[in-house]
Amino acid sequence: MVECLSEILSEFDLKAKAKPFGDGHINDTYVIESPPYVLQRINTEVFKNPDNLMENIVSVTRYLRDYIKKEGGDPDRETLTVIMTKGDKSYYQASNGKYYRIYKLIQKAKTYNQVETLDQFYNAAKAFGKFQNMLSDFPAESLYETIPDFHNTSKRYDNLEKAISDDLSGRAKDVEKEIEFALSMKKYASSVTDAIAEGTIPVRVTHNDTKLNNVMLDDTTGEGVCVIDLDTVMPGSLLYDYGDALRFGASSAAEDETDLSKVYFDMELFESFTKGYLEETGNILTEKERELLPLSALLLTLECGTRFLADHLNGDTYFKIHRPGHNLDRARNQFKLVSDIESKLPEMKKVVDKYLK
Ligand code: ADP
Ligand code: GN1
Ligand code: MG
Repeated sequence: MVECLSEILSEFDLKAKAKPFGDGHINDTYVIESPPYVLQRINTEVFKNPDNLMENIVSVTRYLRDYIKKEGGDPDRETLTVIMTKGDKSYYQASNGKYYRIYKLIQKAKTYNQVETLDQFYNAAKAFGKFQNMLSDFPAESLYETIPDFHNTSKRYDNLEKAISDDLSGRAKDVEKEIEFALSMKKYASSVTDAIAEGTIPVRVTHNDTKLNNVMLDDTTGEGVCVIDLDTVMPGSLLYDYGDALRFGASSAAEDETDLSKVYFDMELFESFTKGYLEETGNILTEKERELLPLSALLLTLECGTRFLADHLNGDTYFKIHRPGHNLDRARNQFKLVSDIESKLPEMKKVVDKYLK
């Protein structure tokens, strides 16, 4: 049940019921049946400035709307549509102090938590690549950084090291092996940020959270319809989008699978995604971006693993958990994937070279 539901809906001039929806780790999402809308409580522990966040989303979705219209597409389906309040605001702070927004529901399309076919992942890659292209002329400097240093892996390591020394939940002694593994991989942490600082990797407008369940695929054709979850659209590296999508989608198992013998980096899935993503973006890549494509999958998986481990040590305050130890399970799973990716880097390079023009 959504707190203050009738108050919130009345602010948007609506009357309806709302039921929980989706599998995100961050916001609370509900579906409203009539009209078909999605109601979300914005997680303000994670997004400290909802006003700036919504300004980003409104400007990006307006830009995408115009772009899609010009291309003859259907903007109501191919990008998110923010529903305004009666007072023409993009969100509402209810009397419980929490922040809510409403989007049109994208219909006849779904998100997936795990890839079911190679084609599906190819289609997801095309959608993320197209998203990158559509925003290539969007003025990056006009966007707020909704989470500063979001993909600065070295800073994520600083947070992990702080979590280890604070040991707020008293769990550090039980996860020595995981801590040791994370620290042994620190050598990779600054690979992309160093290249950005040197100027060999350009900063582009990127999505930064390209999980498979952040792209809606058409129920009939299976093709990508709409990239959603735009909270982290910010200036970043294209390698973050490519690497993070592989982290989640090219795994043979779910992100929280506890039987680690089932968790490996699937080279067929890797190839499908690489083909789709490079078909869309291959012509814009710099030399250094090309070189770092395989490593970016390792980097983003490592970064996510360190974040899960830090959250476990901090007492599970960031990611939603659904069972005790859930963040630790996720961290172990990501670290298993990191090891597997590391052993496959030479093979991955060959695949990337095959699809680079
Ligand atoms: P989180 O930040 O928690 O991941 P998301 O914005 O990704 O939140 O939403 C969670 C889930 O809700 C998505 O994976 C998707 O299944 C569903 N969802 C979100 N927005 C829409 C929409 N406009 N239309 C249809 N489904 C949506
Ligand atoms: C979160 O919001 P969601 O579930 O799409 C997180 C990502 C992580 C991901 C791990 C804003 O994504 O960075 O990679 O969980 N989003 C935020 O599953 O922190
Ligand atoms: Mg999401």
